[in-house]
Amino acid sequence: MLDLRKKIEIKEALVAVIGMGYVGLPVACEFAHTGFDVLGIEIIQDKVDNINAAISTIEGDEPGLAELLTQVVKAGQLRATGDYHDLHDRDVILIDVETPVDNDNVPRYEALRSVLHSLGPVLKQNALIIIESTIAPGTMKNVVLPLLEESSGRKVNEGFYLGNCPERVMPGKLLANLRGLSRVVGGMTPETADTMVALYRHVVNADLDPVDCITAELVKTIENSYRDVQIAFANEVALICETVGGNVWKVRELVNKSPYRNMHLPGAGVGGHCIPKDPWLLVYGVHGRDVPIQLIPASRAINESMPLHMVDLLQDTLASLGHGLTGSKILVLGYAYLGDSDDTRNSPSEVLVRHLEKFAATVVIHDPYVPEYQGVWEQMAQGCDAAVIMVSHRDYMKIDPRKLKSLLRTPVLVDGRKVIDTTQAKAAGLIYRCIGESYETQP
Ligand code: SAJ
Repeated sequence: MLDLRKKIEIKEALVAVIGMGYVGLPVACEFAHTGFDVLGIEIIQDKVDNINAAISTIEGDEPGLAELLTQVVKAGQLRATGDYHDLHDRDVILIDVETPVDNDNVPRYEALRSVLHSLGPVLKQNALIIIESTIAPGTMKNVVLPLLEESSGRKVNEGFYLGNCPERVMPGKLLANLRGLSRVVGGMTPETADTMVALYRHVVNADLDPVDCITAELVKTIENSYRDVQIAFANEVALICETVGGNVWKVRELVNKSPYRNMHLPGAGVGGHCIPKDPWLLVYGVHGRDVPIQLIPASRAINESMPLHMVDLLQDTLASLGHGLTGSKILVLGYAYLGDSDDTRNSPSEVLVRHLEKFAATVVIHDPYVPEYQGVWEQMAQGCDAAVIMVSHRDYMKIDPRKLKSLLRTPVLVDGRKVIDTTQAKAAGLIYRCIGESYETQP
């Protein structure tokens, strides 16, 4: 371990990153940029070719990434391949492959298992392997370690070293997050964790906290479960306010004036690649154990129900005008999962559209960031029986309620993110419903 530590400190350690996705590619670029020789491993040949041609394989706007990729590829610091044999001389191997959960909320580790199975036989003696993917607590001990020992024929801490350092990057801020967010650095031994800190110190300008592997697995899944529970609380409060005549947006503002309160934003649902998945990874970590897990699954259920609540608001509002969803034409504003993003993974809008179509409604989708849904929303609104705001894109904050009202066949607007001012919407003649606002109390 001492030799490896020294090579890492003087950047002579040869690095590999397996999985050139939205996490692996920026990680590879960043380590290459600091002076390491980095090999990117990717099974999709098109991606390998693009990376070697300095063409970014990441969609969406990632400030600085395309330029950095060009710089490190042209400098010969980063190259990509699909051939695992090229890993034979690598001292440090970071693994950034997907760890999704299936419809039964069980983690699918096929990609991770496949990588570990292929890596074992070619692994350099005393190499350091670091899992950066988000994994359920206990995965390092029960899945990664045994699989690597079997595929390499060596024992951990004798023939190789092992740790996990969960990624903390968000779409749209990949490089900034990589450099600026603290990391929990889990090692199978304290020495391994310290060596990992020496590695990440070259890239991360924030806290690097050495811990054991179970702690690293817990922190990552808990930080996102915490957010999911917080959002679910806000959503449940929104439902209460709708029913008892409150306005959740006002209530939230005043609650958060109380010390140590930070009530999150209620809304039309919780999408993305992290928040909907990581709570299930955390729960899976205690599967088979007699632990009464209630709050985390219940929070997931609340958040998953919000797009359906939007359907209910729409149906109720149309019904108050003598209309039904069936045969109506609905304009859905926003398909990405997050404001000002083009990322549609686990989008709440997808759930909403699916249910509207079940009612045989005609759905027109607009999203300024998602290529297949770009267009002129004013044209799309013409003749629609209602509009539904699902995402707080900044473009939607400029919508003139009077303009919208003039275009709709039936002047109904259901707002899932509090984008439009209630008073202005009403003054424009819109029949306006908003998550967390009761019908009666709207001025
Ligand atoms: N959402 C709400 N109410 C809120 C906050 C979010 O309904 O108060 C919804 C959003 O509309 C979206 C979903 O939840 O559909 C997720 O939003 P997010 O802001 O959590 O964004 P993500 O999914 O990109 O989460 C990532 C996470 N980062 C990592 O996993 C490394 C999360 O831990 C971060 O807190 C979050 O980014 C962030 O801070 O932006």
